[in-house]
Amino acid sequence: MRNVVVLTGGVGGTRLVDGLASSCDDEQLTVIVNTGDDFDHLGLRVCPDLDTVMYTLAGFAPEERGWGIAGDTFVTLGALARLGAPDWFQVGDRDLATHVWRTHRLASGTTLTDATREMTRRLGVTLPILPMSDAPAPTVIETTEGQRIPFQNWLVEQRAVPDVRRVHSERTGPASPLVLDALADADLVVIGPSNPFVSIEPILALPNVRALVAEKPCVAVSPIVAGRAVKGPLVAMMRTLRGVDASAAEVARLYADLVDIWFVHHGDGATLSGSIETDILIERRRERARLAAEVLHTGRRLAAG
Ligand code: FO1
Repeated sequence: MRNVVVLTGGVGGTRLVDGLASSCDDEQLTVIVNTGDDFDHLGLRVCPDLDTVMYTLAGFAPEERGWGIAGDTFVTLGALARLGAPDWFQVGDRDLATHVWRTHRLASGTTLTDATREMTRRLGVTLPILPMSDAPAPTVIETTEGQRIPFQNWLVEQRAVPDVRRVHSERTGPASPLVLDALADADLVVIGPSNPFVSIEPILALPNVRALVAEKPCVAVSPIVAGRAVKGPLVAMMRTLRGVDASAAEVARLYADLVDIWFVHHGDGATLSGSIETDILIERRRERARLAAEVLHTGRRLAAG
């Protein structure tokens, strides 16, 4: 097996990416990242999932919280708030530099793919971190009350309280050429333990992506453990969007055409035939490499046919 491609959103999936990055031996790992969460904030282009992957692989991310930069300060945020600026989105002082520089590079005509490569290299990360698309494809949450709320406002400002009737992607642009190349060359696709509706589906919904993944050996790690989400608002979304209680088996139905083998937590495999039960709780850094090694071991056998 030469090429491993992982699809991820923010914190949950990135923990697996972190493990894979340290466990891939001879394989080339490529990370494809959801950009549906990206938004313009105070005039700056913010790409939370890309930054979560970048900071984690650079060793900057706080282990438990997962996003932002460990030990960051919030002096600028406080000063902005004094001026009357919104402070619901906690941008740290060092994190701010990323958004300023990215916005500048994009305004100079650089693609998001190239801007991400430039920044990751400067931070010492050599493996390819690919935004799913160079064209903005913002996720909008439609609530059961009929409101349409941009994703970060719904998740962070409104604390994911309004019930979700529909997840909508505005302007689903083409996947980036590097994303399509990576998938075409993949010997194994790994779907990380990210929210299927707002992290993985935006990637799969891009033209040709789902069809390319369907051709490949594919393993996935469940974002649900014992009926609870590893991170974020997935349990409520399973109820309002699918009308079911969250379980690994119900999430697996969403990718029935794609995934060959599921990794689920101990006790979650009974209703999901062919799944592998293991410890999929990988908040701590030392736990990530262990799960990643198990995923790769299974993936190598799958890829070998
Ligand atoms: N998540 C929060 O819950 N509150 C925040 O204030 C917040 C700020 C933030 C700043 C930069 C960044 O890269 C991520 C940030 N996140 C914050 C996380 C992020 O918005 C979400 O976890 C992801 O979009 C979901 O994948």
